[in-house]
Amino acid sequence: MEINIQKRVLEKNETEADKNRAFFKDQKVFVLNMMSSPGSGKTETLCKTLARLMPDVRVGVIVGDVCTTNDADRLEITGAKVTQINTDQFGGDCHLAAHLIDASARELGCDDLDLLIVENIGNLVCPAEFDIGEDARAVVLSVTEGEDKPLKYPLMFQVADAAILNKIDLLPYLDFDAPLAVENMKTVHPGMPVFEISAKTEEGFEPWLEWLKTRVREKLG
Ligand SMILES: Nc1nc2c(ncn2[C@@H]2O[C@H](COP(=O)(O)OP(=O)(O)OP(=O)(O)O)[C@@H](O)[C@H]2O)c(=O)[nH]1
Ligand SMILES: [Mg+2]
Repeated sequence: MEINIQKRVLEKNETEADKNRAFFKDQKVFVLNMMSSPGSGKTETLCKTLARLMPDVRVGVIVGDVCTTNDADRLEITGAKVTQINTDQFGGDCHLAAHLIDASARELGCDDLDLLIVENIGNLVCPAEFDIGEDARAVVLSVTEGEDKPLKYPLMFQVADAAILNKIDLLPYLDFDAPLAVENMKTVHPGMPVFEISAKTEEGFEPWLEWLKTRVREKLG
């Protein structure tokens, strides 16, 4: 019974995601879904990414959290158009479903954007199961989380088109084995690009930005 309900929820979401895909295609906007466990540095990475991409690339952000507008407040400082979804109004969902993205994208307005970034709710499990009609997915893992996370939560890394290993500025103070973490990511998703960065110092940002800009160019021409 539980399995059937879960299947129906995911099937309904897939239909909504297909509608979003058509809308984003019509609006000529590239959509990136950014996912990670809480606190890996999605917002910090995005703040620095936006500051480097804009105004050449016109960027908007939909950010999801259970409560607060803290992340929207941080992201707005970059000058990007930002809208915050709080899921506590809908039972505190741990992921952003496709119909929520539809409503927020229309509210934000996409016709003046090249790139729409969705910062998903901090969770290494559920967001991986919910297609939102995006063009690409990026997962962030930080060096304080443990090298084994890709092996424990493989779906998130399997559905991602790229991974970011963040907070490398902290490596001198930790026992974290960065090459092993990268190897684990590539074990669950062979060939996936992994960008080792510090959102704090912006070390390693160029290859990540180049990957993103190339993906946007490929869609928008
Ligand atoms: N030292 C260091 N700290 C970082 C780095 N990136 C993020 N942080 C810090 O880590 C904490 C969490 O960062 P956020 O960007 O809020 O993480 P998040 O993934 O957006 O978190 P949620 O939205 O709550 O899931 C903050 O205190 C950041 O300042 C980094 O590269 N190095
Ligand atoms: Mg955040």
